[in-house]
Amino acid sequence: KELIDTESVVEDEVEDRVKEPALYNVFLLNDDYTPMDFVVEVLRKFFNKDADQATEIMLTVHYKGKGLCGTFTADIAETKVDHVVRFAFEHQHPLKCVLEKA
Ligand code: NFA
Repeated sequence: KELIDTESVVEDEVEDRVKEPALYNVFLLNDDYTPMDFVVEVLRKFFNKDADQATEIMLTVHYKGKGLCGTFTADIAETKVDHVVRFAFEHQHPLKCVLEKA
């Protein structure tokens, strides 16, 4: 008969209840073609940035290669990336958006 390690089971249940969910950073990546205005629009539309914040992040991406748009749980981070990539594709811009475990 199979033995059950009840202590581990209880630890797993406690962990499931109290552990913070893993977080993911979502970044935009630079390219030579996407218009600056479009990147600002993306930051305002999908990451709720105001005009100044959006411009600052866009310029960070433009000059440094990547910029942090926000930090989210897995499901939300994946959905943001998906929406941004689709929106860019629909407008025929090569803008890239990626996530990275925080
Ligand atoms: N590098 C792009 C340009 O000069 C602007 C850009 C910024 C693209 C941020 C992607 C991300 N038009």
